[in-house]
Amino acid sequence: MGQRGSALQQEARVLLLGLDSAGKSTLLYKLKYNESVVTVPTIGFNVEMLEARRKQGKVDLTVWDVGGQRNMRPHWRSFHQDTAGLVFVVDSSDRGRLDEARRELEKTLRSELLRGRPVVILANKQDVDGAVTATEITELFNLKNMCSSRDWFVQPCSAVTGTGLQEGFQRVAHLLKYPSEDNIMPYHSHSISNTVNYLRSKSVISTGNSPD
Ligand SMILES: Nc1nc2c(ncn2[C@@H]2O[C@H](COP(=O)(O)OP(=O)(O)OP(=O)(O)O)[C@@H](O)[C@H]2O)c(=O)[nH]1
Ligand SMILES: [Mg+2]
Repeated sequence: MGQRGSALQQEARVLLLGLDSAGKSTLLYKLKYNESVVTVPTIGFNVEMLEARRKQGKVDLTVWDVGGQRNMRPHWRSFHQDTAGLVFVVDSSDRGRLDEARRELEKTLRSELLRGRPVVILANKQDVDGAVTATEITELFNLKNMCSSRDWFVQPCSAVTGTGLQEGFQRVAHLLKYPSEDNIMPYHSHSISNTVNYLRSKSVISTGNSPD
């Protein structure tokens, strides 16, 4: 491992996925700025750095929040490469779309590029009366079976109140297979611009959505 890899501060890419309106962007900005922002559906992606603690030191998570609308989902796979951990957000208040969420998660986990990567399922919108619990999601999604070849955890949370968000990202940071080189991806300084250029070439994003 190079100098960066052996330094106390590690870096890893985390992919934030889930159906449209699950609350991905809301929770990312709540975590990053502790602010409740009014979001619009994400066309393309947002990317933010978050710091998380680990036993061995700190880790900088580059979190990619990709739009979850139906026409965005075929592009999710463009973000799989170099992903060290997946966070999949579920709208626990929308029982009618749980099966759709389960199917998308299952499809995502079939990706060879995500093989063995840990997944944290955020059971979001727990502030809403009647929201399904983490235990219900575990059973309805049959997660023991779906995630049998990886580490996984279901974290109840609310992007509105902030409850459970830190815990969810701490959990994914903890599950990254640090310090094994096979499982924690070294951060390449060009990887954000590479992804942006790739998506531009596919006309997924406009130049205005570039983080650089
Ligand atoms: N009550 C409640 N509402 C939430 C919560 N999280 C998000 N919302 C609301 O859900 C709606 C969608 O939130 P977004 O963060 O834009 O959803 P998204 O997953 O980024 O959606 P896409 O960008 O389309 O993929 C917004 O009106 C949010 O205010 C939550 O924990 N509780
Ligand atoms: Mg969004």
